[in-house]
Amino acid sequence: MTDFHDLPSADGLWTHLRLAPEALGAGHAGMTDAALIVRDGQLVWVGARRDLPEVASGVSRHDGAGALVTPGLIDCHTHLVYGGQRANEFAMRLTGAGYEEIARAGGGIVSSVHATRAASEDALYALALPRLRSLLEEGVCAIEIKSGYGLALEHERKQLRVARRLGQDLGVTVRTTFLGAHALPPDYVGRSQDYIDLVCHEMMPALAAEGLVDAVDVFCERIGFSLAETEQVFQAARSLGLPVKLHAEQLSDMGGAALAARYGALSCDHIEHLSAAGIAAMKAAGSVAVLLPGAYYFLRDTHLPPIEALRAAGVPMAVSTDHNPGTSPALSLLLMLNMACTVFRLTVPEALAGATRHAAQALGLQKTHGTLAAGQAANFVLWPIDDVSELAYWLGQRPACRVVRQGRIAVSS
Ligand code: DI6
Ligand code: FE
Repeated sequence: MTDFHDLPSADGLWTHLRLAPEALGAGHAGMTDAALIVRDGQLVWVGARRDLPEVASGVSRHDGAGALVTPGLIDCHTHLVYGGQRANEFAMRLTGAGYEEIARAGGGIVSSVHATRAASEDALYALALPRLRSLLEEGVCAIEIKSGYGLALEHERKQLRVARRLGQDLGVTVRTTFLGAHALPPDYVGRSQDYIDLVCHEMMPALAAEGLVDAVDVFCERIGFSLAETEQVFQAARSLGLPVKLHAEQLSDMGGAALAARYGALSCDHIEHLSAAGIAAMKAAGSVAVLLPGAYYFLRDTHLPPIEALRAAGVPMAVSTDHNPGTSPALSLLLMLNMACTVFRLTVPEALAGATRHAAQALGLQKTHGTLAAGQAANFVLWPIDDVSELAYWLGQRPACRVVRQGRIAVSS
């Protein structure tokens, strides 16, 4: 494999580009005959070619060949690092077993915990590497990776260290999220307060001190943690200065989104059962609604998230894979765009904003990621397609693309 730092630099002037809708910001209609300038891995100018400032003659030239350009895609909710897989549960659900029922019988998240604990750090890295590569091949330039399949300090650490290593080795922005409160580990059954104390007072401070935690998440659910337990985790995060996000109202309305909003959450994710009060709270707090159509589809859910009400309220909507072994073994963000449109009825520009600008906001990265603008990192994708709708159109095939990631030409397919 070529080392990321040996890949060709994207520095210089890029011309013959068409900018996709939303590429320059909210409501932007797109632009024909555009150009951009990359210097030292950053975008320093983006606009119409006729407005191009004078460029020194020694500067490298890159021909975009008329490609449609989007910002680098961002997958803002994944559980990418884990051992094993759960195809057996998929088969069980097809013959009638429910997700919650399987979890209560000792399967579900806990079964991935056993497989993750049994794997070494290098083994977890080797398993996650091809997953991440397939996302990068279709233009992902930033990704969130959660812990939550270790549920003990050393094993959560292992997951988060793998996430950091992947980011460094592959030249991709990785935001790590500590999800110690994902499920009650088998050794704590009947002692959930003891486990929450461990999460808040031992695991979170230790991992944060090691620089492994960019944000904190909780699985607030009947089969996860209660509202009161979630709040304890949020308080611990606040005392360490860490932002929070929440797996909220996926299987039931627990009031999690309103709680998360009170803690200024970056995002509330899933939200199939989100109430009107939850929407208002999210709007007031500026939290992003992260839609996860892969999990909705894979669990054959029928309770749609309140898309129209979120849209009417002006809550920013992101779209992500939720890649995980139990409810969304999805490795294509473009396929999620398709599902966000067909199943959740987003428009194509909404779905694209959901995998770029709004996804950046869900990670607190909006100053450097998610749009094409001077000052942003040089993360963008050239798609040789006529219409932006093609990004959400193919099922099971990725359109060819050229990806500039962290200022390097990282993919040419
Ligand atoms: N994200 C999660 O954390 C849970 N569901 C989801 O969409 C559980 C994932 C799992 O079953 O492993
Ligand atoms: Fe998830």
